[in-house]
Amino acid sequence: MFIALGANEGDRELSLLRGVAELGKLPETRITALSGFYDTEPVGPVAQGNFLNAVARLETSLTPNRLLEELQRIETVVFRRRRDISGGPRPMDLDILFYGPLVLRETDLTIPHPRLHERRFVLVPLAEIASGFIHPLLHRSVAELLEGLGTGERVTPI
Ligand code: PH2
Ligand code: MG
Ligand code: MG
Repeated sequence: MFIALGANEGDRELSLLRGVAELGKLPETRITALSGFYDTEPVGPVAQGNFLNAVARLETSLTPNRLLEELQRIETVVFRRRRDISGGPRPMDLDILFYGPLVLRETDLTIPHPRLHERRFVLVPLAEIASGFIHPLLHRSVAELLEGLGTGERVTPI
């Protein structure tokens, strides 16, 4: 399965490295691939600083809901993230992108991530490690989704 990492507060590069280390410490979980780090223009209605984004591939036997709990614990306890401005600046954001071919629609968890196919800051790092992965609802590969996007926010490898 694939996790998106994003940070736009504090030392962003250190935060991403620390986020990766925390993912590696999860029980029943191994990191099997990691994209490069990308400096990305913020997307969405909130004016804020550039993000640093990356994508990791994990092998885990944690269920999606258990994994979500762990990701939220890392965001709030390890990175002391406050949950104030929705879509606003954050020291660490960890989002589940895909969980194999699983499709899940719950109030607090939607898999695949509902906006991943619109976001260059997700698709560019994802294409680096999973260009052939097929989106289970859109039935197109990550590379095809990225091609279909055309231009968008600036995404620059660091
Ligand atoms: N995350 C958001 C909103 N906007 N923009 C970029 N470039 N990268 C992000 O990770 C990001 C964003 C909310 O999660
Ligand atoms: Mg997010
Ligand atoms: Mg999130």
